[in-house]
This record gives sequence, structure tokens and C-alpha cells, in this order.
Amino acid sequence: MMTDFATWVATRQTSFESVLQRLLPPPGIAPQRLHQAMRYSVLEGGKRVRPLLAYAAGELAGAAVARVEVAAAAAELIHAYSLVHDDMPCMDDDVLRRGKATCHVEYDEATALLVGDALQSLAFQLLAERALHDDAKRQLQMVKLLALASGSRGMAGGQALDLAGVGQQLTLPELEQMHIHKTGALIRAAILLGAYCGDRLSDAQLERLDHFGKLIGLAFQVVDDVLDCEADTATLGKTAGKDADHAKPTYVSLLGLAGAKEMAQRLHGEALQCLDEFGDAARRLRELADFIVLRKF
Ligand code: GRG
Repeated sequence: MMTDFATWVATRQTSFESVLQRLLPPPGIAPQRLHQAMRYSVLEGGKRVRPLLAYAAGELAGAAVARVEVAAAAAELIHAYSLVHDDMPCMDDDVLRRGKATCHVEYDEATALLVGDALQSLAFQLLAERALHDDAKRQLQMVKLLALASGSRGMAGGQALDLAGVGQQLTLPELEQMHIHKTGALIRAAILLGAYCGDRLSDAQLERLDHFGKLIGLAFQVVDDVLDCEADTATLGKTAGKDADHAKPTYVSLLGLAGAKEMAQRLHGEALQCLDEFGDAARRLRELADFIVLRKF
């Protein structure tokens, strides 16, 4: 019998924590302070949505868990780096992340900068040095995939659009472009990285999965905007209400709360449709899509 979703999530979150423990540089080796700050920023925190998506896509593609967990770690390390840099005074200037002091507050700004740099390098080191697929060409594709998703045409580019948009009145398509890059690109990449570790899916199926990733990545951001307005700081583990304080264009500022919620529901429905052809094999991805849209934190 298949385990229920909560058990599936808890089991993977626990084993993923050990994976990260093992893949991050030990705190006792030089440079100790940097390694400690890297571990502080990555371990014991976050929902691990991107890794969970990678695990679920890996299961769908018949991939070995030992391979998927490395791909999942690469995506999570990029995510953690982006949070560390995003929280710095030159960007969002925040003091709270994942319920604890942000990296530059706990350590210092220079260390936070280096933590982000080193986490990003480690992500690519892992993709390059661990066996993720028997076909080296496929593995190279995975390196490129993550590079594109995190670089100027992906997450970093989305962040640039975000910074440029402060105080501006963006149109809905402009807002969508920003979020497809800033948040969506990495979520999409995490799903494909998991799937690329296996062999069971055809190119057409990988494309469907990618489309699912695009839609659920956008839904994730719409829900994030709603939560920034509706949830409190303690529940979120990060400062709530910052979007409005910083005059940031969001789905809520553009569509209103009800409109943003409606949009999340629509994206959720469209994302689920992409999984229809996979039947019960895509159950975990469906459940994760539900979680992303219904989450309260
Ligand atoms: C600095 C290059 C660079 C990029 C930063 C992702 C990002 C781009 C900034 C984070 C700011 C932010 C609040 C983005 C909105 C969506 C988002 C990525 C939220 C945080 O992700 P969760 O909810 O966090 O998955 P946890 O802590 O659960 O991992």
C-alpha cells in the first residue's frame, strides 16, 4: 500500500537533511567560519519544496534515489544561496529567515556574500562530479539546465527585474515575466533535474512535466504574495507584509486578494491537467501541487 502524503514528505525531508549534512563541507575544516555559515544557511530550515518536487519527478521517471537526492541538493543549494543574498542589506535587507537570524546578521555581510557564492559553486560541483546518469551527455544537459535556471536568463535575471520594479506599476504580463524567472525557473529546473536522473519518460512527457513546473512555479509565487499579506511573521518564519511596505508590485497589489487567490486556483488546475496522462504514477506531484497552493507558510 502507498504511504500517505504526510509520511512521504516527512520521510524524504528527514533523509534529505542527512544528504545535505553529508554533502556540505564539514564545519571543522578550514575555512571554518565560512563552512559553519554555509551549514547555518542550509541545514534545518525550509519546506524543501524544490527537493520534494525533484524526488517526486524522479519517482515518476524511475530514477535511483541516490541520484535524485544529489540533483535535489544542487537545486536546494542554489535556493539557499538566493535566500542568503536576497536577505542582504543591498537587496531585501531582512533580519529573519526560516525562523532564525539571516546569515549576514548571524555572521556578517562579507561572510553572507561568500556563503552564497560557495553554495552556488558547490551545487555545480555536485552536478559535475557525482554520477547522475549513465549517459554523460544527459548529465551535461543537467548542468546546463541548472545554470540557465539560476543565471541572468533565470533566477538572477528575475531578481534584477524585481529590484527594478520597486515603486513601479507593472502590468500583469510584466509581473508574470519577473516571477517565471525569479521563482519559477528554479522550481521548474528542480522537477526536470529529478526526472532527468531516470529513463522512463519520453521527450514529450518531459515537456509536459516542464509545463507542469512552469505553472506550479508561478502558482507558488502567487500564493507567496497572498501569504505575505495574510500570514503572520511567526508562521512564515520571515518578515510578513514586506511587499506592501516596500511598494513591491505583487499579484495582490495588481489583482486584489480575491483575484490573486483565483489566479492560484486556475494555475493549480492547469498544472494538474499536465499530469493527467501519467495516471497514479504522478500522485506525489499532484499532492505537492495541492500543498503548494493550499500551504499556510
Ligand atoms: C539573490 C540571485 C538572487 C535571487 C533571489 C528566490 C529569490 C531570488 C529571492 C527570495 C525572495 C522571495 C521571498 C521570493 C519569493 C518566493 C520564494 C522563493 C520564497 C522562498 O521560498 P520557500 O518558501 O522557502 O520555498 P523555504 O524557506 O521554505 O525554503
